Amino acid sequence: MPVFDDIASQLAAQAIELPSWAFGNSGTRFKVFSTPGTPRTVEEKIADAAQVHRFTGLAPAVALHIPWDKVEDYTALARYAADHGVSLGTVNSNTFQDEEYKFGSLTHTDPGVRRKAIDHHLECLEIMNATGSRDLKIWLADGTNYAGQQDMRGRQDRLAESLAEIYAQLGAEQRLVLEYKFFEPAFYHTDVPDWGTAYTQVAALGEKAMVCLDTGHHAPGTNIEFIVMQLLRLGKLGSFDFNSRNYADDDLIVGAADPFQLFRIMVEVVRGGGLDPETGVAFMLDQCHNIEEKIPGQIRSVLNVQEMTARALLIDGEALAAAQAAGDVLGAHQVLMDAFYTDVRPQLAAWRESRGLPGDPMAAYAASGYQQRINEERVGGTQASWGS
Ligand code: LRH
Ligand code: MN
Ligand code: MN
Repeated sequence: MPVFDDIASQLAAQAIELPSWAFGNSGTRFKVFSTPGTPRTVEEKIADAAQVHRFTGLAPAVALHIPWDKVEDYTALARYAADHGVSLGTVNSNTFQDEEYKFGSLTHTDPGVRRKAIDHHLECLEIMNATGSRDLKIWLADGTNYAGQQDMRGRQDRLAESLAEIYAQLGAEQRLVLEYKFFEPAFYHTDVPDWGTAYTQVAALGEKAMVCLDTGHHAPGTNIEFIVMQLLRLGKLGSFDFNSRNYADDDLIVGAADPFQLFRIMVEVVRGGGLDPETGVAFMLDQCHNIEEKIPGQIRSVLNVQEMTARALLIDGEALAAAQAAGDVLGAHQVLMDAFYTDVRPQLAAWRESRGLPGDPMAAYAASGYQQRINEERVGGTQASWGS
Protein backbone atom coordinates (compact mmCIF):
# COMPACT_ATOMS: atom_id res chain seq x y z
CA MET A 1 0.00 0.00 0.00
CA PRO A 2 1.34 3.48 -0.80
CA VAL A 3 2.26 5.63 2.17
CA PHE A 4 1.10 9.18 2.81
CA ASP A 5 4.26 10.78 1.41
CA ASP A 6 3.60 9.08 -1.94
CA ILE A 7 0.25 10.80 -2.31
CA ALA A 8 0.98 14.21 -0.76
CA SER A 9 1.79 15.96 -4.04
CA GLN A 10 -1.53 14.95 -5.53
CA LEU A 11 -3.35 16.20 -2.45
CA ALA A 12 -1.45 19.49 -2.65
CA ALA A 13 -2.81 20.06 -6.16
CA GLN A 14 -6.44 19.52 -5.15
CA ALA A 15 -8.82 22.46 -5.53
CA ILE A 16 -12.52 22.49 -4.71
CA GLU A 17 -14.71 25.34 -5.91
CA LEU A 18 -17.28 26.76 -3.50
CA PRO A 19 -20.78 27.89 -4.49
CA SER A 20 -21.54 31.48 -3.51
CA TRP A 21 -25.08 30.38 -2.64
CA ALA A 22 -23.86 28.07 0.12
CA PHE A 23 -23.19 31.17 2.22
CA GLY A 24 -26.73 32.55 1.97
CA ASN A 25 -29.73 31.41 3.99
CA SER A 26 -31.62 28.48 2.55
CA GLY A 27 -34.16 25.96 3.64
CA THR A 28 -37.10 23.93 2.50
CA ARG A 29 -40.48 24.98 1.19
CA PHE A 30 -41.64 24.85 4.80
CA LYS A 31 -39.20 27.31 6.29
CA VAL A 32 -36.00 29.17 5.55
CA PHE A 33 -34.11 29.57 8.82
CA SER A 34 -31.56 32.31 9.09
CA THR A 35 -28.17 32.02 10.70
CA PRO A 36 -26.36 34.95 12.30
CA GLY A 37 -23.69 36.61 10.18
CA THR A 38 -25.25 35.66 6.85
CA PRO A 39 -23.81 37.71 3.94
CA ARG A 40 -25.92 40.57 2.61
CA THR A 41 -23.97 41.07 -0.60
CA VAL A 42 -21.99 39.08 -3.16
CA GLU A 43 -18.84 40.62 -1.73
CA GLU A 44 -19.64 39.28 1.72
CA LYS A 45 -20.26 35.80 0.27
CA ILE A 46 -16.84 35.94 -1.38
CA ALA A 47 -15.22 37.15 1.84
CA ASP A 48 -16.74 34.15 3.66
CA ALA A 49 -15.63 31.73 0.96
CA ALA A 50 -12.12 33.14 1.32
CA GLN A 51 -12.18 32.05 4.97
CA VAL A 52 -12.72 28.45 3.88
CA HIS A 53 -9.64 28.69 1.69
CA ARG A 54 -7.64 30.46 4.37
CA PHE A 55 -8.12 27.61 6.86
CA THR A 56 -7.92 24.67 4.45
CA GLY A 57 -5.85 25.74 1.44
CA LEU A 58 -8.38 23.73 -0.55
CA ALA A 59 -10.89 26.17 -1.97
CA PRO A 60 -9.29 28.82 -4.19
CA ALA A 61 -12.34 29.65 -6.34
CA VAL A 62 -15.95 30.75 -5.86
CA ALA A 63 -18.73 29.93 -8.33
CA LEU A 64 -21.35 32.55 -9.13
CA HIS A 65 -25.06 32.11 -9.85
CA ILE A 66 -26.60 34.73 -12.13
CA PRO A 67 -28.78 36.68 -11.35
CA TRP A 68 -28.38 35.81 -7.63
CA ASP A 69 -24.89 37.31 -7.77
CA LYS A 70 -25.57 40.13 -10.17
CA VAL A 71 -23.34 43.21 -9.80
CA GLU A 72 -22.59 46.26 -11.93
CA ASP A 73 -18.90 45.61 -12.42
CA TYR A 74 -17.61 42.04 -12.68
CA THR A 75 -14.02 43.09 -13.30
CA ALA A 76 -14.13 44.90 -9.96
CA LEU A 77 -15.69 41.83 -8.36
CA ALA A 78 -12.87 39.65 -9.69
CA ARG A 79 -10.39 42.14 -8.24
CA TYR A 80 -12.21 42.05 -4.92
CA ALA A 81 -11.98 38.24 -4.91
CA ALA A 82 -8.27 38.35 -5.76
CA ASP A 83 -7.67 40.78 -2.90
CA HIS A 84 -9.24 38.16 -0.64
CA GLY A 85 -7.02 35.40 -2.01
CA VAL A 86 -9.58 33.62 -4.20
CA SER A 87 -10.72 33.76 -7.81
CA LEU A 88 -14.13 33.68 -9.46
CA GLY A 89 -14.93 30.31 -11.00
CA THR A 90 -17.86 28.72 -12.77
CA VAL A 91 -20.76 30.92 -13.78
CA ASN A 92 -24.10 29.18 -13.25
CA SER A 93 -27.03 30.36 -15.33
CA ASN A 94 -30.53 30.58 -13.93
CA THR A 95 -33.63 30.12 -16.09
CA PHE A 96 -35.93 28.83 -13.41
CA GLN A 97 -37.25 31.85 -11.56
CA ASP A 98 -38.96 34.05 -14.12
CA GLU A 99 -42.70 33.77 -14.91
CA GLU A 100 -41.90 33.32 -18.61
CA TYR A 101 -40.15 30.04 -17.84
CA LYS A 102 -43.24 28.34 -16.44
CA PHE A 103 -43.32 25.92 -19.40
CA GLY A 104 -39.59 25.82 -20.09
CA SER A 105 -36.64 27.96 -21.14
CA LEU A 106 -34.21 26.67 -23.79
CA THR A 107 -36.84 24.10 -24.79
CA HIS A 108 -39.88 26.41 -24.79
CA THR A 109 -42.28 26.28 -27.75
CA ASP A 110 -42.36 30.08 -27.90
CA PRO A 111 -39.32 31.46 -29.80
CA GLY A 112 -39.54 34.66 -27.73
CA VAL A 113 -39.02 32.79 -24.47
CA ARG A 114 -36.21 30.75 -26.01
CA ARG A 115 -34.61 34.02 -27.13
CA LYS A 116 -34.75 35.40 -23.59
CA ALA A 117 -33.20 32.22 -22.19
CA ILE A 118 -30.43 32.16 -24.83
CA ASP A 119 -29.70 35.85 -24.26
CA HIS A 120 -29.37 35.18 -20.53
CA HIS A 121 -26.65 32.64 -21.31
CA LEU A 122 -24.89 35.07 -23.65
CA GLU A 123 -24.94 37.59 -20.81
CA CYS A 124 -23.36 34.92 -18.58
CA LEU A 125 -20.60 34.51 -21.19
CA GLU A 126 -19.92 38.24 -21.04
CA ILE A 127 -19.66 38.01 -17.28
CA MET A 128 -17.20 35.14 -17.71
CA ASN A 129 -15.11 37.32 -20.02
CA ALA A 130 -14.90 39.93 -17.28
CA THR A 131 -14.23 37.50 -14.42
CA GLY A 132 -11.87 35.23 -16.36
CA SER A 133 -14.10 32.21 -15.64
CA ARG A 134 -13.69 29.10 -17.73
CA ASP A 135 -17.01 27.29 -17.30
CA LEU A 136 -20.61 28.18 -18.05
CA LYS A 137 -22.76 25.71 -16.16
CA ILE A 138 -26.29 25.11 -17.39
CA TRP A 139 -28.91 23.36 -15.33
CA LEU A 140 -32.44 23.54 -16.64
CA ALA A 141 -35.67 23.22 -14.70
CA ASP A 142 -37.36 22.42 -18.02
CA GLY A 143 -39.79 19.53 -18.11
CA THR A 144 -43.46 18.65 -17.74
CA ASN A 145 -45.76 17.43 -15.00
CA TYR A 146 -48.26 15.37 -16.98
CA ALA A 147 -48.10 12.77 -19.72
CA GLY A 148 -49.10 14.35 -23.00
CA GLN A 149 -48.55 17.89 -21.72
CA GLN A 150 -45.84 18.52 -24.33
CA ASP A 151 -44.05 16.82 -27.19
CA MET A 152 -40.88 15.56 -25.52
CA ARG A 153 -39.05 15.04 -28.80
CA GLY A 154 -39.72 18.57 -30.02
CA ARG A 155 -38.35 19.91 -26.76
CA GLN A 156 -35.18 17.86 -27.20
CA ASP A 157 -34.71 19.29 -30.71
CA ARG A 158 -35.22 22.87 -29.53
CA LEU A 159 -32.78 22.25 -26.68
CA ALA A 160 -30.13 21.17 -29.18
CA GLU A 161 -30.70 24.31 -31.26
CA SER A 162 -30.59 26.64 -28.27
CA LEU A 163 -27.44 25.04 -26.87
CA ALA A 164 -25.75 25.28 -30.27
CA GLU A 165 -26.40 29.01 -30.35
CA ILE A 166 -24.85 29.46 -26.90
CA TYR A 167 -21.95 27.13 -27.70
CA ALA A 168 -21.09 29.16 -30.80
CA GLN A 169 -20.33 32.16 -28.61
CA LEU A 170 -17.86 30.40 -26.28
CA GLY A 171 -14.33 31.82 -26.17
CA ALA A 172 -11.38 29.63 -27.08
CA GLU A 173 -10.68 28.70 -23.47
CA GLN A 174 -14.27 28.57 -22.31
CA ARG A 175 -16.47 25.52 -21.82
CA LEU A 176 -20.18 24.76 -21.60
CA VAL A 177 -21.07 22.26 -18.89
CA LEU A 178 -24.55 20.70 -18.95
CA GLU A 179 -25.99 19.38 -15.69
CA TYR A 180 -28.63 16.66 -15.55
CA LYS A 181 -31.23 15.91 -12.90
CA PHE A 182 -33.86 13.22 -12.97
CA PHE A 183 -36.72 15.16 -11.40
CA GLU A 184 -37.74 18.42 -9.78
CA PRO A 185 -39.20 20.91 -10.28
CA ALA A 186 -40.78 18.95 -13.15
CA PHE A 187 -42.25 15.67 -11.95
CA TYR A 188 -43.36 13.76 -15.05
CA HIS A 189 -40.42 14.31 -17.37
CA THR A 190 -37.28 16.41 -17.22
CA ASP A 191 -35.62 17.53 -20.45
CA VAL A 192 -32.10 16.66 -19.25
CA PRO A 193 -32.81 13.85 -16.80
CA ASP A 194 -29.70 11.69 -17.02
CA TRP A 195 -26.06 11.49 -18.05
CA GLY A 196 -26.98 9.83 -21.34
CA THR A 197 -29.13 12.78 -22.42
CA ALA A 198 -26.55 15.29 -21.23
CA TYR A 199 -23.83 13.37 -23.04
CA THR A 200 -25.85 13.16 -26.26
CA GLN A 201 -26.51 16.90 -26.21
CA VAL A 202 -22.92 17.95 -25.43
CA ALA A 203 -21.39 15.42 -27.84
CA ALA A 204 -23.37 17.07 -30.64
CA LEU A 205 -21.98 20.47 -29.69
CA GLY A 206 -18.28 19.72 -29.73
CA GLU A 207 -15.12 19.47 -27.68
CA LYS A 208 -15.78 22.43 -25.42
CA ALA A 209 -19.05 21.00 -24.14
CA MET A 210 -19.01 18.63 -21.19
CA VAL A 211 -21.30 17.00 -18.63
CA CYS A 212 -21.73 18.11 -15.01
CA LEU A 213 -22.45 15.34 -12.52
CA ASP A 214 -24.34 16.56 -9.45
CA THR A 215 -24.16 13.72 -6.94
CA GLY A 216 -27.64 14.53 -5.60
CA HIS A 217 -29.36 14.22 -8.96
CA HIS A 218 -29.81 10.46 -9.21
CA ALA A 219 -32.43 7.96 -8.17
CA PRO A 220 -31.68 6.10 -4.93
CA GLY A 221 -29.47 3.10 -5.57
CA THR A 222 -27.87 4.53 -8.73
CA ASN A 223 -24.25 3.46 -9.12
CA ILE A 224 -22.84 6.97 -9.47
CA GLU A 225 -19.23 5.84 -9.62
CA PHE A 226 -20.07 3.87 -12.77
CA ILE A 227 -21.24 7.11 -14.40
CA VAL A 228 -18.03 8.83 -13.25
CA MET A 229 -16.01 6.05 -14.84
CA GLN A 230 -17.96 6.21 -18.10
CA LEU A 231 -17.82 9.99 -18.49
CA LEU A 232 -14.09 10.04 -17.77
CA ARG A 233 -13.62 7.22 -20.26
CA LEU A 234 -15.47 9.29 -22.86
CA GLY A 235 -13.51 12.44 -21.99
CA LYS A 236 -16.74 14.23 -21.14
CA LEU A 237 -16.70 14.67 -17.36
CA GLY A 238 -16.59 18.46 -17.08
CA SER A 239 -17.42 18.98 -13.46
CA PHE A 240 -18.86 17.72 -10.23
CA ASP A 241 -21.49 19.35 -8.10
CA PHE A 242 -20.76 17.59 -4.80
CA ASN A 243 -23.33 17.22 -2.05
CA SER A 244 -25.05 14.33 -0.34
CA ARG A 245 -28.58 13.09 -0.15
CA ASN A 246 -30.75 10.79 1.89
CA TYR A 247 -34.07 11.22 0.10
CA ALA A 248 -34.25 13.73 -2.74
CA ASP A 249 -31.98 16.54 -3.93
CA ASP A 250 -31.11 17.24 -0.29
CA ASP A 251 -27.94 19.30 -0.93
CA LEU A 252 -26.46 18.16 2.39
CA ILE A 253 -22.76 18.18 3.23
CA VAL A 254 -20.81 16.00 0.80
CA GLY A 255 -19.70 12.74 2.37
CA ALA A 256 -22.08 13.13 5.31
CA ALA A 257 -24.82 10.72 4.30
CA ASP A 258 -22.58 8.10 2.73
CA PRO A 259 -18.80 8.57 3.02
CA PHE A 260 -18.25 5.22 1.34
CA GLN A 261 -20.05 6.43 -1.78
CA LEU A 262 -17.81 9.51 -1.90
CA PHE A 263 -14.81 7.19 -1.55
CA ARG A 264 -16.04 5.01 -4.42
CA ILE A 265 -16.54 8.09 -6.58
CA MET A 266 -13.02 9.32 -5.81
CA VAL A 267 -11.64 5.86 -6.60
CA GLU A 268 -13.04 6.19 -10.13
CA VAL A 269 -11.78 9.77 -10.39
CA VAL A 270 -8.28 8.57 -9.55
CA ARG A 271 -8.59 5.55 -11.85
CA GLY A 272 -9.77 7.75 -14.73
CA GLY A 273 -7.05 10.37 -14.30
CA GLY A 274 -9.58 12.97 -13.14
CA LEU A 275 -7.22 14.46 -10.57
CA ASP A 276 -4.84 15.42 -13.35
CA PRO A 277 -5.52 19.10 -14.16
CA GLU A 278 -5.08 18.17 -17.84
CA THR A 279 -8.46 16.39 -17.84
CA GLY A 280 -10.08 19.64 -16.73
CA VAL A 281 -12.51 18.13 -14.25
CA ALA A 282 -13.82 20.90 -11.99
CA PHE A 283 -14.62 19.81 -8.45
CA MET A 284 -17.36 21.97 -7.05
CA LEU A 285 -19.66 21.89 -4.08
CA ASP A 286 -23.36 22.53 -4.65
CA GLN A 287 -24.77 22.61 -1.17
CA CYS A 288 -27.03 24.53 1.14
CA HIS A 289 -26.70 24.82 4.89
CA ASN A 290 -30.22 25.03 6.23
CA ILE A 291 -29.63 24.61 9.95
CA GLU A 292 -25.86 24.53 10.45
CA GLU A 293 -23.41 27.43 10.25
CA LYS A 294 -22.34 27.98 6.70
CA ILE A 295 -18.59 28.63 6.81
CA PRO A 296 -17.88 25.64 9.07
CA GLY A 297 -20.27 23.62 6.87
CA GLN A 298 -18.15 24.42 3.83
CA ILE A 299 -14.91 23.73 5.71
CA ARG A 300 -16.27 20.33 6.79
CA SER A 301 -17.27 19.63 3.18
CA VAL A 302 -13.92 20.31 1.54
CA LEU A 303 -12.19 18.31 4.28
CA ASN A 304 -14.52 15.39 3.59
CA VAL A 305 -13.55 15.47 -0.08
CA GLN A 306 -9.87 15.70 0.84
CA GLU A 307 -10.10 12.75 3.24
CA MET A 308 -11.83 10.48 0.73
CA THR A 309 -9.41 11.54 -2.00
CA ALA A 310 -6.50 10.59 0.26
CA ARG A 311 -8.06 7.21 0.99
CA ALA A 312 -8.69 6.58 -2.70
CA LEU A 313 -5.08 7.45 -3.50
CA LEU A 314 -3.89 4.96 -0.88
CA ILE A 315 -5.27 1.98 -2.78
CA ASP A 316 -2.58 -0.56 -3.57
CA GLY A 317 -3.00 -0.54 -7.34
CA GLU A 318 -0.70 -3.49 -7.99
CA ALA A 319 -2.33 -5.71 -5.42
CA LEU A 320 -5.75 -4.74 -6.77
CA ALA A 321 -4.84 -5.49 -10.37
CA ALA A 322 -3.32 -8.83 -9.36
CA ALA A 323 -6.40 -9.85 -7.38
CA GLN A 324 -8.70 -8.77 -10.20
CA ALA A 325 -6.69 -10.70 -12.79
CA ALA A 326 -6.66 -13.80 -10.61
CA GLY A 327 -10.42 -13.69 -10.18
CA ASP A 328 -9.90 -13.21 -6.45
CA VAL A 329 -13.23 -11.60 -5.64
CA LEU A 330 -12.78 -11.14 -1.92
CA GLY A 331 -9.09 -10.31 -2.21
CA ALA A 332 -9.78 -7.48 -4.65
CA HIS A 333 -12.60 -6.18 -2.50
CA GLN A 334 -10.33 -6.24 0.55
CA VAL A 335 -7.66 -4.14 -1.18
CA LEU A 336 -10.28 -1.47 -1.71
CA MET A 337 -11.64 -1.73 1.82
CA ASP A 338 -8.16 -1.59 3.37
CA ALA A 339 -7.75 1.85 1.82
CA PHE A 340 -11.27 2.91 2.78
CA TYR A 341 -10.76 1.99 6.43
CA THR A 342 -7.44 3.86 6.69
CA ASP A 343 -7.92 6.83 8.99
CA VAL A 344 -5.95 9.54 7.20
CA ARG A 345 -6.93 12.34 9.57
CA PRO A 346 -3.81 12.39 11.80
CA GLN A 347 -1.50 12.38 8.78
CA LEU A 348 -3.52 15.04 7.02
CA ALA A 349 -3.36 17.23 10.12
CA ALA A 350 0.43 16.89 10.38
CA TRP A 351 0.80 17.51 6.64
CA ARG A 352 -1.35 20.64 6.81
CA GLU A 353 0.82 21.99 9.60
CA SER A 354 3.94 21.30 7.56
CA ARG A 355 2.43 23.57 4.89
CA GLY A 356 1.63 26.42 7.25
CA LEU A 357 -2.07 25.54 7.56
CA PRO A 358 -3.91 24.69 10.77
CA GLY A 359 -3.92 20.97 11.55
CA ASP A 360 -7.58 21.25 12.56
CA PRO A 361 -9.22 23.83 10.27
CA MET A 362 -12.61 23.53 12.02
CA ALA A 363 -11.10 24.40 15.42
CA ALA A 364 -8.88 27.11 13.95
CA TYR A 365 -11.86 28.79 12.29
CA ALA A 366 -13.89 28.60 15.51
CA ALA A 367 -11.02 30.20 17.42
CA SER A 368 -10.38 32.91 14.81
CA GLY A 369 -13.17 35.23 15.93
CA TYR A 370 -14.37 35.73 12.33
CA GLN A 371 -17.82 34.25 13.02
CA GLN A 372 -18.36 36.46 16.09
CA ARG A 373 -17.31 39.50 14.08
CA ILE A 374 -19.70 38.89 11.18
CA ASN A 375 -22.51 37.97 13.59
CA GLU A 376 -22.18 41.43 15.09
CA GLU A 377 -21.55 43.34 11.88
CA ARG A 378 -24.16 41.87 9.58
CA VAL A 379 -27.88 42.18 10.02
CA GLY A 380 -30.46 40.96 7.48
CA GLY A 381 -28.55 38.39 5.42
CA THR A 382 -29.81 37.36 1.99
CA GLN A 383 -31.55 34.18 1.00
CA ALA A 384 -29.43 31.78 -1.01
CA SER A 385 -31.99 30.41 -3.35
CA TRP A 386 -35.58 29.56 -3.88
CA GLY A 387 -35.24 27.27 -0.87
CA SER A 388 -35.91 23.88 -2.41
C1 LRH B 1 -30.38 22.18 -9.31
C2 LRH B 1 -29.00 22.57 -8.90
C3 LRH B 1 -28.29 23.32 -10.02
C4 LRH B 1 -28.58 24.73 -9.61
C5 LRH B 1 -28.30 24.62 -8.13
C6 LRH B 1 -28.63 25.79 -7.29
O1 LRH B 1 -31.00 21.34 -8.38
O2 LRH B 1 -28.27 21.46 -8.50
O3 LRH B 1 -26.92 23.08 -10.01
O4 LRH B 1 -27.86 25.67 -10.30
O5 LRH B 1 -29.02 23.45 -7.81
MN1 MN C 1 -26.15 21.23 -8.99
MN1 MN D 1 -29.49 20.13 -7.24
